[in-house]
Amino acid sequence: MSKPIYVLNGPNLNLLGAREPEIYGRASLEDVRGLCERRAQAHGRTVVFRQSNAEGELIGWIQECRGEAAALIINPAAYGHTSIAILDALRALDMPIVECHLSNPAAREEFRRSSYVSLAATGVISGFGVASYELAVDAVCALAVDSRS
Ligand code: CA2
Repeated sequence: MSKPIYVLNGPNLNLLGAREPEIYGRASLEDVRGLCERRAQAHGRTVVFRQSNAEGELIGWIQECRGEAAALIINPAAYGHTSIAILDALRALDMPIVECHLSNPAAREEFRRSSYVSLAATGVISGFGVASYELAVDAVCALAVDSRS
């Protein structure tokens, strides 16, 4: 069995679909989970899909990727702009990492224009709404080269 792709989601993304639809759209995070699962399946892959509002829990899951994941997709939400601890955890991974955002933070407030996570990411996909996640799955599936026994 090939290793799964981990898809980790940061704080407040559990509210997706319930608030600010003009920025983040109307799909729920469960809808996004389904999109990722279907897209991964088309590549012969599986996903582990999780969300947390807690920085430490996200760091624990990033550490879990070592040995368990073929690649990581992370929407760090606001922690991307603030968390050196998440950056350090990502730097301990040796696998493709895609930073994924629903909106395009570069086109928003000044404080969203820097990302610690970008320093460790293989690439960044932003601004395509929930399609950002599907594109991220395509990207990591093109890059993930773990053994598929
Ligand atoms: O565009 C993205 O995906 C973001 O990561 C979303 C974060 C924001 O802090 C980043 O700058 C960009 C916010 C996630 C909060 O999501 C909500 C969804 C619905 C309602 C309220 C918050």
